Amino acid sequence: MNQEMNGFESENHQERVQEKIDYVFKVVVIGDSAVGKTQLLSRFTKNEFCFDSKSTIGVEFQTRSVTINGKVIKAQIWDTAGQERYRAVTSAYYRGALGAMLVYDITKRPTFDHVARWVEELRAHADNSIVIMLIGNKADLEDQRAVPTEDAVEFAEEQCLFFSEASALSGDNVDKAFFRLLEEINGVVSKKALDCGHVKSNGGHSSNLKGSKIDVISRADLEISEMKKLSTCSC
Ligand SMILES: Nc1nc2c(ncn2[C@@H]2O[C@H](COP(=O)(O)OP(=O)(O)OP(=O)(O)O)[C@@H](O)[C@H]2O)c(=O)[nH]1
Ligand SMILES: [Mg+2]
Repeated sequence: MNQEMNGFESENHQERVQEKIDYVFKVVVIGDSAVGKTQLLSRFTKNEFCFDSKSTIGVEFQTRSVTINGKVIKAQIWDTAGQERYRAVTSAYYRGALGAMLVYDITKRPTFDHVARWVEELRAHADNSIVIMLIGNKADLEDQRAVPTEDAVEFAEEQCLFFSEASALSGDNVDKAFFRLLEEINGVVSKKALDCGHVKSNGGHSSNLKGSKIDVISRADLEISEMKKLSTCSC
C-alpha cells in the first residue's frame, strides 16, 4: 500500500500532486436516500462529517488526488440524491464512470433490499467494465444492525461486487474502501491499455475484461481481507 493510502493527505500534498495528474477516474456514489452517500464522500475527500446533513439535490462532485502504483490519480467522485424525485439524472450521471460505490445502511434493511435494483440500474446505464464496491455504511451503529454481514457477502459474491462495511462517522474503512476501488479501476484501465496495445500489435482479438475477486471487510475487525476467487463468476 502506498504511503498516501494510510492517512488523509495534507493540502500541500494535494497541491503538489495536482501538478502532475496521470489519470482522472470518475466514480459515482449511489444508493437509497439517507444511507450516508454524501458523508462518505465528505469523509474521503475532506476528512469531515456532518451530523445534520441535508438530502442532496441535483448532482455534485468532489475530488481527491491519490497515488496508486506510482501514478497520480484524481478521483472525481459524483454524488446525487438517492430519492427518485430529486434525481434529474440517469445516463448522464453514469456516463464515463469507471467505478461505483453502492451504499446501503446496515441499520435499515430496505436500503439493502433495494441494492439489487441499483445494480440493475448500473448494468443498464454504465459501462459494463465498471467496478462496483458495495458499502454497508453506519457500521458504528452495531447495536442497531438490521443487515447481517453474511447477507451482504452472499449478495456481493453472486453479483461479483467488492464489499466492505464502513462508517462515515468514525471514518473506519472509508479510505480503504475507496482506495480498493481506485486500485481495481487502475487495474482495469491498465489492462484495457494493454489489450489495446495487443490489438494494435497483432491486429485483433483482445480478451474481455473480467471481474475476478471479491474483497470483504469483516465485521470483526473491519479490515479488508481477500476472499476466495470466484470460479462461477460470470462478470
Ligand atoms: N451513525 C452514522 N450516521 C451517519 C453515517 N453516515 C451518515 N450518517 C447520517 O445519516 C444521515 C444521512 O446522511 P447523508 O450522507 O446525507 O445521506 P445521503 O445518502 O447522501 O442521502 P441523500 O442525499 O438524500 O440521498 C445524516 O444524518 C448523517 O449524519 C455513519 O457512518 N454513521
Ligand atoms: Mg446526499
